[in-house]
Parts: sequence; structure tokens; C-alpha cells
Amino acid sequence: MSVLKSKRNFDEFLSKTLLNSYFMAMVVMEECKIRYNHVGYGTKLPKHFLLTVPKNTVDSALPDKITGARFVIVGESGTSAFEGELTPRSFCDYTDEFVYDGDFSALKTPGKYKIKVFCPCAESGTVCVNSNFFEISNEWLLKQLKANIKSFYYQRTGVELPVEFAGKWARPVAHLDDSIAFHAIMNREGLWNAHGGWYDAGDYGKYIVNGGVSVGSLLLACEMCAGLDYNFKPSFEQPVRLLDEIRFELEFFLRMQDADGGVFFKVTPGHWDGFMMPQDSDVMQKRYVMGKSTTSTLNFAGALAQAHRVFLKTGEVADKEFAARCFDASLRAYQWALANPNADWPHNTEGSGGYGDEHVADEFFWARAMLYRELRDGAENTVGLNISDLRNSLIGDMRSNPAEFGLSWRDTQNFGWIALALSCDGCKNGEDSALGDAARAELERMSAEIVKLHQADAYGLSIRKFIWGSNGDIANHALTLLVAYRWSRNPQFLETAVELINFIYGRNPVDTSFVTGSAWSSPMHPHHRISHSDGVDEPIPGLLVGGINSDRQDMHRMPHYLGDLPGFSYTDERCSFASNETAINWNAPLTAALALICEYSF
Ligand code: 9MR
Repeated sequence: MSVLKSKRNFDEFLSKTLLNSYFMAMVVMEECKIRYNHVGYGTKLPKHFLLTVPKNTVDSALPDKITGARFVIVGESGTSAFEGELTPRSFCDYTDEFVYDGDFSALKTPGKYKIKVFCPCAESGTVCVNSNFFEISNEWLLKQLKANIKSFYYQRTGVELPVEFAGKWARPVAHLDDSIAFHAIMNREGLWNAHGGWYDAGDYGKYIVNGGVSVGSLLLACEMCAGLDYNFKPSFEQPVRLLDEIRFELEFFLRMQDADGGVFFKVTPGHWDGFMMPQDSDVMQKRYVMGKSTTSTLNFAGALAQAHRVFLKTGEVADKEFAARCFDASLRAYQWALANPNADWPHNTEGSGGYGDEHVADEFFWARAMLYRELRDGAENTVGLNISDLRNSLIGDMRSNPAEFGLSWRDTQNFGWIALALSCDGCKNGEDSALGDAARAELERMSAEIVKLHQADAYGLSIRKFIWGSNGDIANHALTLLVAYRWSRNPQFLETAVELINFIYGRNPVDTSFVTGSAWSSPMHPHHRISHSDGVDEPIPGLLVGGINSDRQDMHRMPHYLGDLPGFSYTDERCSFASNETAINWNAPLTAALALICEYSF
């Protein structure tokens, strides 16, 4: 009897201990996270996921044990398709985590998969952490590319979006802007037709400087992607071609040019709109044309000169005529900027954003480089611009505007470098080849820097601070790499760009695929007036939110950021305009990067 009793005690003791260590292991493992692209990995592209272990884990020996831990990639049937071992990557100081790398690049069979990591934990042997299903395919890239292009359609202003094209996000015409006054600060009589164009972001403003960098990035995709022919209509289920979508914005640009060649800065509501639909905003308040700056005028000149190149290339008569209109407008804008090199932007943030920029040298470089290559290739010089003066100024621009990691509405010099680098192919004389070679070398130097930064970072990022719109920065770094890959064919450039895109689609500290509608983890409450007020549960799809932003400029709105550390500075809440707003200048480089990845890897 006593033997039995003591045996029962022993069994109880044993099962309690095992249970404890099992729970202990579960707790520890719950702290480990798999970070991966929630949507998918390209068939032929590199495939990496991360396993993160918090520094203050309950089992302090865990980080050492993880190196060499086994992982498997399992298909839908549950069978293992690939096995590998984790390798240490580095410590991440913006999340306080140890980060490990799982490489399954060798798995190239299209399908749906999950990642399972077996970790040697506590006393219970192995416990695993699972991912959700993701794809290995090329289709996901195309699908996301389409969604991104379509997101610009949803940002259209002043036109009806019919059910036929917009589905449940259809909406009536509003914000016509075809007969609006100048804002009081302009002290100008009369009404102006500023119809059309895209809303900039989650607000209802329309801005030239941000529209111009967005158009410039999309035009780059058109210019560089021979494989993705312009006629997206049948295959992309779009109401229009990508070029038609770009043209929608450019028609608005053309309307924003004053008779003297200068270009107005923005269309702004009198006050910030509440979270209401455009048709309700129309009832509530008036909209105005505001400002005319050197930056907006040069930005316009750069974008429209590039439009000339792209629209000419389609060979269609209507496009050729449009190209000529764009180029003439670009030349006239450039001349206005030469005569007005210090025209200030309107310092107004009552109703719309500032986009203030004191440095115009980079905008001059952009405009000059785009104009130069068109004139050199025979575009009509309607204003009699002196081409050798233009060329000499360009050489000065190259000296004083080194390339940046990526483009932004503030720093636009990479458009200049890219124009020269891409024009190399068509160079007819040695002098121009020298300009082109120098531009290629500069963009390769910058790309090599991006690769170095990427390699040194636990999450594989090349940015060193999470600022407002960090996802836009990340996409722009990827775009620089993908442009330089075109002629260099340096595999590191393509691989690094793919890694940066993986971050955007989920391989990040906040476990979020930052494009609306892309995955189970996508934002549901973006700071986007239409998505909030259209009565549809899902936000408009294909919109990239700003993402992690350690500056947290919206703390007065009481957002619930996911953690105190910089890397957790994101929340999927409408009030968080600093981390969860969408904007065309973040979507555009992502669109261009996806288009180029498709171009290079299919
Ligand atoms: O993207 C802009 C970011 O770089 C600035 O720091 C921020 C504050 O000036 O403004 C961002 O742009 C916003 C613009 O001013 C108004 N429309 C929404 C834009 C995205 O948040």
C-alpha cells in the first residue's frame, strides 16, 4: 500500500515536473518569433526568414541553443519540402532581440508553405514555432504589383469611380476643383481649373512636389520594364493602362502651370478635413490653389520631361501629341525656375501638408538631366534653350549633388543620376558617354553602401532610423539597387532589394504586411479618410502605410504603439498618422521596385 502510495506521489511529481518544464518551454518559445514575408517569396529569388529571441528571455541560455536549431518548410499536405538549420545573424538594438537566419533559397517549387522551427528548449527537448501559410510563386509579385497600380486609381480626385472598376469601393464624383479660388495668401483674383490628379495620402490635399516624385518613380518603371508591356488593360484587369493612370496625374500637373511657366504648389482645403468622404467634405468647405515655388516648378519640369520620353516610346499618335505638350510645358517651367531660383513654398499647414524644402539644387539637377537627354535625342526645343549651357550646368550639378540612398520629395538628385545613367545606352558621342559612365559609377557606389548597411543589420535593413514613412525609404533604397542592377548585374543588388521588400511584406519586428489587403496581417485601420468613411470594412487595397516611426509625432492622439523600443513604433490605428497613414510617394517606389523585380526574375 505504502509502495503504491509513494509510486502515485512519484508519478504526480513526475508529471507535474514534466508539465512545468513543458509550460516553461512553451513560455520561452512563445517569446521567439518567426519573421517572414507573409505574402510570398519569388520562385527563383533568395528566401530567408528570421527567428528572433528577446534578450530578456526566461531561459537565458536560449540564444546559445538556437544556433543550429532545425527548421522545416512544410507544404499544404504537411509533408516536409525542405530542411535547414538556423545560423546566427546579429543582435538587434532597436528591438533588443537576438536574430537568427533561416535560408531556404534552394526550395523553388511553387506552392503554399509554412515554416516550423524546432528549438532545443528547457528540459522538454524540442518545441516548435510555426508561421502561417505563405506562397512560393511569381504570381504573388504580379498580384501585388497590380494592387499597387490600382491603388493610384482609388486615389483619383474629381471623377466618379464606378462599380465596374472600383467594386465595393465605388464612389460618386466629388472635389471637382475645376473652378476654385486662389488662397488668400496669394492675393490673386480669379478662379482656376485645377481638376483631377490623385489625393496625396490619407488627406484630401493635392501637391505638386509629392505628385512629381511619385510620377517620376512610376515613369521609371515604364521606362525600364520592357517585359511588362504598357498595355496592362486585359492582363492587369485595370480600367486603364499604368500609363493612363500616370497621365491622369500629369493632366492635373499641366493644369497647375501658370501662364508665365511657374507651377502652383498645391490644392488645399481651407482646414484639415474630418474623417468623411470627399462628397461630404465638398459640402463642408472650399478648396484653394496655393503657392508657386521653385521646388514645385522644377519638380514639374523633371517629371514632364521624363513623361515626354516614356509617352513617345509607345508609338501611338495620341501619346506622341501628349508627349510634345509635356515637353513644352517642362521647358517653360525650367525657364521660369531659372528666372525665379528662390521662390518660397507656402508655409501653410492649415488644411494640408507643408512639403517645405530649402534646397533647390537637387531639383535643378533632376530637371536639367531629364531635359538634357530629351534635347540631345532630338526633342523640339520650343524655347530655344542653350544646350551647351545646360550641359555645363549639369556637370556642376553632378559635383554638388552626390547620390542619396534613395529618392524622396525633399532629395530628388537620384532622378538626375538615373536619367544620365540610363541615357548611356543611347549616347552618340564620347562626352555624353563620360557623363553616363560617371552616373553609373555613382549609383553603383551608393548601391554598394546600401548592401553594406543591409548586411550589418539584424533585420537586413539599410535605413538607420525609422522616420515618418520609413517604408517609403525602404522601397526607395530597393529601387536604387534595382536601377543599378540593370547594367551592373551585381547579384547582391537584386538580392538585397528583395530582402528589403520582404521587410515591407511582413519580415519585420511588428509582424505586419504593410500593404492593405496583402495578407492576414495587413493594416485594417489606416489613417486614410476614404477607407475610414466609405462604409466598407476592408480598407482600400494596395496602399502602403508609412510604417515604423520612432519619432512618434502623433503621441497627443494617444496611439497604442506596440512597444517602447524604436523598432516597435507602429500601430494599426486610425489616429496614428505618423505610422499608419498611406501616401502616393511611398506606394510609387514600391510599385516600381516590384515591377523591376518581376522584370529581372521571371
Ligand atoms: O511624408 C511627409 C513626411 O516626410 C513629413 O515628415 C511629414 C510632416 O511634414 O509630412 C509627410 O507628408 C504628409 C503631408 O505633409 C500631408 N499629406 C500626408 C503626408 C503623409 O503623411
